[in-house]
Amino acid sequence: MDTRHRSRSRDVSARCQWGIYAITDRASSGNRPILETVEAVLAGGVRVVQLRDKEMSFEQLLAVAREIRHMTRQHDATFIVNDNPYLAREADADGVHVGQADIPVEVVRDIVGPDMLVGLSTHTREQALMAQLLPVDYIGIGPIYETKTKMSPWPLVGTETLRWARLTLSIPLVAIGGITADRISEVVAAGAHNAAVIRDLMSADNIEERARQLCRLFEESRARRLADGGP
Ligand code: TZP
Ligand code: MG
Repeated sequence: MDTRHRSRSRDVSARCQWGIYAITDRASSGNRPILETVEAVLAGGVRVVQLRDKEMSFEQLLAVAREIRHMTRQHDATFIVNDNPYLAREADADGVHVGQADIPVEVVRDIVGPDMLVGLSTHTREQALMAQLLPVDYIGIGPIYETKTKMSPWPLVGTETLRWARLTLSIPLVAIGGITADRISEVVAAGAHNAAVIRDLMSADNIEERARQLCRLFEESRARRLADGGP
């Protein structure tokens, strides 16, 4: 067990509560340049951006990642790299996010060191429970709803499992999969600390405006949850 990780978990938990969690996707954005979409979500008030691209080479991604690093610093936002801890380290990102079939998180932690955020995707209650014993700082949980963005071999998780996770686990949760403006209040009410959005953001005609709308809906939903006595 990595005790250094556990001893800093309270601070880290506070660092992992962003609200809307934007993920890049060139296909959903009609091939708009990644940097243009990132600038728009940041201008719209999003506090965390994940660079996710399965096509580009390491060198191409590194060039983009360095720009995003610069842009996120300007906006005081968090920058997470998908899949590749070496890219995250090289780009001086704040975090790296991996899936169940990617490099094991113990190895990821060794590569990125104790301070970088590590996120892990989970798709079942068992995986979410296991994640609490691993050197990770937050978990993705999904797909909550049906999504066309990613072919997932996992069944839908649904908001009931999200509710269970919030009541059972102490790790920050990023709900993902099919989340749109009209579902934000439901996932926040079910306990999501964060809502990851790809298509609803990236395919918007005006990405900045959609980001602003999603952030506002998230904050309103969170205030309602607090007023209703939720954590
Ligand atoms: N992991 C689980 S569902 C998903 C990923 C990357 C795709 C989510 O995309 P969208 O467009 O927000 O449904
Ligand atoms: Mg992955």
